[in-house]
Amino acid sequence: MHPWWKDAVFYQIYPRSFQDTNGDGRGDIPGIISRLDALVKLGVTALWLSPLYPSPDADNGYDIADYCDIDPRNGTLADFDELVAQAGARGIRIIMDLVINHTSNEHPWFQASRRREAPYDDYYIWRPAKADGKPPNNWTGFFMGSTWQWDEVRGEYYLHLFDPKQPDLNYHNPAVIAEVEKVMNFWLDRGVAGFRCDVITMLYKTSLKDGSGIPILRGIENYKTQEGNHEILRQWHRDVWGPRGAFTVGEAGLVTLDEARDLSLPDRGELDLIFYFDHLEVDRLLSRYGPKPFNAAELLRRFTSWQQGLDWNAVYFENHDQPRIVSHYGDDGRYWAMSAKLLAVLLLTLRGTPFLFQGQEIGMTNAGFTSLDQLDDIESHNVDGLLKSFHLPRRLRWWIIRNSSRDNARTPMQWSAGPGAGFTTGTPWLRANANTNWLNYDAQDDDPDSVLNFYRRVLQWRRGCEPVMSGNFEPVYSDRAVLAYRRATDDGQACTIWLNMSGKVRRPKPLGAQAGRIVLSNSGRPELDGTLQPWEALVVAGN
Ligand code: TEU
Ligand code: CA
Repeated sequence: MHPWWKDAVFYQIYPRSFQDTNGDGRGDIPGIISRLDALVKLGVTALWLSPLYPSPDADNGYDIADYCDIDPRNGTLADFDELVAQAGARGIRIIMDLVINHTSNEHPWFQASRRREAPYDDYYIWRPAKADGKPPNNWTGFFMGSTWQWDEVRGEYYLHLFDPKQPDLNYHNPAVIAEVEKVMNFWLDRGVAGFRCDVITMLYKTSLKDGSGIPILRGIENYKTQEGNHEILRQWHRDVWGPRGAFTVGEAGLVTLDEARDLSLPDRGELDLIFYFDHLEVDRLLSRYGPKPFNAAELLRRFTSWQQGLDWNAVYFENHDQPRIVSHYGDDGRYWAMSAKLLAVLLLTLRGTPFLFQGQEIGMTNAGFTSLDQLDDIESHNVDGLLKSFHLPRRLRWWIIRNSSRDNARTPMQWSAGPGAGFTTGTPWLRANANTNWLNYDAQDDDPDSVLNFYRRVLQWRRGCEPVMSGNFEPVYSDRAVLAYRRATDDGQACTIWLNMSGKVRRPKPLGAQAGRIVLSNSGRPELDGTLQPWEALVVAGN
């Protein structure tokens, strides 16, 4: 069976930063509808919408106060139905962001739970204080600090892996599991094709015993990819996703390859695909933080492990949590266009279903923030607080944060050079990147050499390239700057991809012996000569 999502090209929209149509400085659903034709022109066949639900915005919509409605700042349910219809008329499917590890503390369930009102009293993870008044255990969360918040109304602590305004739901409670099924069916009834499942591998806390080690994600061994979590995913697949043919891609932070196989191999009956993070942390000491030198050989090693370890999976470089890939792995200065195009070749010739993030198609760069007070992201501010508690000087703290902050991905989509970047006629909720004056959609739309038209060309080319659409993945060569891999079908069709991820001319020895015809490049080179120009990407057909 060849499911639709194996041939899909996904595009993630972060609605608040995509297109505003009423001048309030926040993107909205009518704005998404107004840009559907641009997405068709790019070659998009499916959309992942970051949360549109009512939210007090403690974590920009990932703190949900009502799972079955649309936040009025984004529009209405009628607008959403119109979006589904308009997208469907263009052959575009929609998946929603399912954020059910936690709710907002303003969700009615939580407000009832803190008052011990049945049946909600057991919807969350409540525990009394220790004898000395301290939290029930020593866990620390994703936004730093204790994962416990004291609640005066209930007179107990509640667990939150993220912000205190994001209380974790209690997945030992079957009523909670059933509530989530109702939410999924509500959106499937409205025509969505599936879900991107937020923090989906941390739902089930096997125990609340103290964690060990450094106070960063201390205690994670009690809730990361537990057997109880697999059982819940299998139940949802049995009850909803299977019977309704709903697609799922799970955000699987910190998973190992073996855990990913247990989550997503077809015979497991859990998720269809997962987002792992290893490939984005080659030049990082810890998660997205602590820069260290990049090494193309390490990137190829990690890709090889995941490409060969999972039969088919999602491939991505950007999302609303990640810095812009052209600033991260590319060169957003002298070789901005070449490196953005190289990264497009890398992403779109890997084995798997590609996910693009809004703005990646025009090579949007990190935002060039100059100080912490320009950042909105709760995580960035909390990381600064943690580093301050380790007595790191402000300049060093800012050096660690500035290029890793999630806000680098969240600045307004750069549609045109005008004020508001063509995103809004009002004041944007987060200031637009200063380079909008030259780096924007309108400036690239009709330019045959633009990053945008390169993405359009590669997305069209790959559809006709069987080795890319269905072939295997084999590493060919790598060093600190250059990597090469081969995609081949069982009947012998093959192409080899050569990438120079550096600003210097490279002469990798095996390239000298590479036979075949260049079928795609970011340089227009007519034939092979044993060299790779700075940031040159070559796709060579034949062995
Ligand atoms: O992110 C989850 C998250 O922050 C971790 O998975 C972390 O990113 C990963 O372990 C690697 O660093 C999701 C959303 O994408 C994010 O925007 C939300 O803030 C968060 O969940 C809470 O809903
Ligand atoms: Ca708006």
